[in-house]
Amino acid sequence: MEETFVVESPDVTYGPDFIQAQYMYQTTRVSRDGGNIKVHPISTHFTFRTERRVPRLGVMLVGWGGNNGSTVTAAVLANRLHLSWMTKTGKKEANYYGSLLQAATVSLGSDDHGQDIHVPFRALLPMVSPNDIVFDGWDISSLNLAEAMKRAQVLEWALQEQLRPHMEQLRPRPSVYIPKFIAANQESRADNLIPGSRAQQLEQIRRDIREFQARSGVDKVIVLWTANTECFCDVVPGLNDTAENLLQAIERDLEVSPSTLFAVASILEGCAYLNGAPQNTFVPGAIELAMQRRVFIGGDDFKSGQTKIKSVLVDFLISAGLKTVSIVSYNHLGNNDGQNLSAPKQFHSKEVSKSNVVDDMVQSNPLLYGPGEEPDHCVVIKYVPYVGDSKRAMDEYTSEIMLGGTNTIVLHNTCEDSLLASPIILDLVILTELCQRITFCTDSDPHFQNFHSVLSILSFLCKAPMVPPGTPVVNALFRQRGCIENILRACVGLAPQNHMLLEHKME
Ligand code: NAI
Ligand code: DG6
Repeated sequence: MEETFVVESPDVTYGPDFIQAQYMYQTTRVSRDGGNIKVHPISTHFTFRTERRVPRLGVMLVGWGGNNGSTVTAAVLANRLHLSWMTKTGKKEANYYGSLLQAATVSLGSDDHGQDIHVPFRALLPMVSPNDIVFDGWDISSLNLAEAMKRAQVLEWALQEQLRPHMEQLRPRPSVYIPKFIAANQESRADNLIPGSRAQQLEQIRRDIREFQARSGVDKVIVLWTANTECFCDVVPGLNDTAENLLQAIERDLEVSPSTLFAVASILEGCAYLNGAPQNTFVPGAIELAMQRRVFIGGDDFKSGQTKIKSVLVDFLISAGLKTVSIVSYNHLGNNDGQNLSAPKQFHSKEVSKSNVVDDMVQSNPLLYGPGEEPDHCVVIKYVPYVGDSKRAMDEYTSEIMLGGTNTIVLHNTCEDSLLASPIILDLVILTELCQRITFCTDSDPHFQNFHSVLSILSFLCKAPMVPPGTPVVNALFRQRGCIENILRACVGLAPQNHMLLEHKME
């Protein structure tokens, strides 16, 4: 039985419907006056309100029959059914390792003996349990989920055998296929398609969402793209630069990428839409539409392995005062994602998303980097069928150290890509759903509001985090984690985690 906690404070009330917390947000505003920097501490009083009722959540995956789609569905079933299976190294049991919310903890503070008391991240606020998520989705490939799981070659056979009866009843809905957006090598998979014009396809996706919700009885639906990486689309004035133009473009059957079509359909249905791939699904018109309809959007591109390490390691190097001058990230993999990325345009989308992840760290240290100066950064991806989903990633980081020395760090990483991405999919949808139940107000603006439609709290989970226009992008992993932790702590009236431990530094 998992321990629960209550915050005993006059600032926190636990009502039947809401947890309400009074919270003083402390920050600073900085101004420059000639050669002087002036720093003004600012305190803003917030009231956070979190709806306590946890809804039944339905998640619709675009690319449901892919490696991630079949693996995340299998993972939830394996956990729900408490499955275990034998491997050559012994018995394994279903778990959610790799999920921030399910498998990581936060410290609530220390007890009378000075011991930190940790609780699971998921215990901070009422959240959907992954075991209760109902999956549905679309794929251009018609294989049922049991066959898709077999094709993916991710899970041990002994586990697949137990899952098969549960997975073979699950069939992806037909989807939108526009050949130019994904690699030509994907064509043979495309046997499960929605016919018609863009407008008719949009309507079909909207009908699918409504039909799924009605049939499954879920309270809300979140849609997540885990389909193939598309090439970037052109942002064209008059076509997709405003919400109105984008809707018109669909109506007139002009060029709109499948992923943008799914985003528009979800937004029009009032469903949050998350992008797990790197392409620019969120053209300005899609962002405007989400803002107009007050629907959450988030992305881009799951931050699973190599990039996660990069956003820790480079943050460490630069924040320790070492000047990172060269980053070379090579990887090879043999799954269908790797095959799709072997085409230059699709590789380019991934290259951009994997390359921009150290910008904030470089810009934070003008002692090391002059204006416009940045490390060399090279990203290579190769398709090697034999290794399947077991991606190999090799990284070389070179930094200048004192008095002309250099420090070169080389990493080699091997792991199943989809087993890293699946828990991230769960965190993305569960965190998004939670954010839909959080509102807040300030003294100067007493109307309760939601977070901005562009849900930047998801940055920890994304390689190229989307943020509201004009706001800073944070890539450093532990700053991103701190953002989630401290916002959830604020919702129960707890101060941000500051690691000062002053109580242990006194005589
Ligand atoms: P996958 O190739 O196994 O699965 C993609 C699925 O999407 C396939 O079943 C394909 O038939 C389907 N598909 C393609 N176009 C579609 C469309 N228009 N509508 C519906 N379905 C469509 O790839 P995997 O490994 O599952 O990865 C999925 C996505 O996640 C890729 O874009 C990948 O780059 C991205 N990603 C994966 C990470 C990982 O660690 N596995 C990490 C970061 C991003
Ligand atoms: C090859 O890089 C395939 C990609 O889809 C990656 O596996 C995926 O984007 C994960 O990348 P990273 O950098 O987070 O490990």
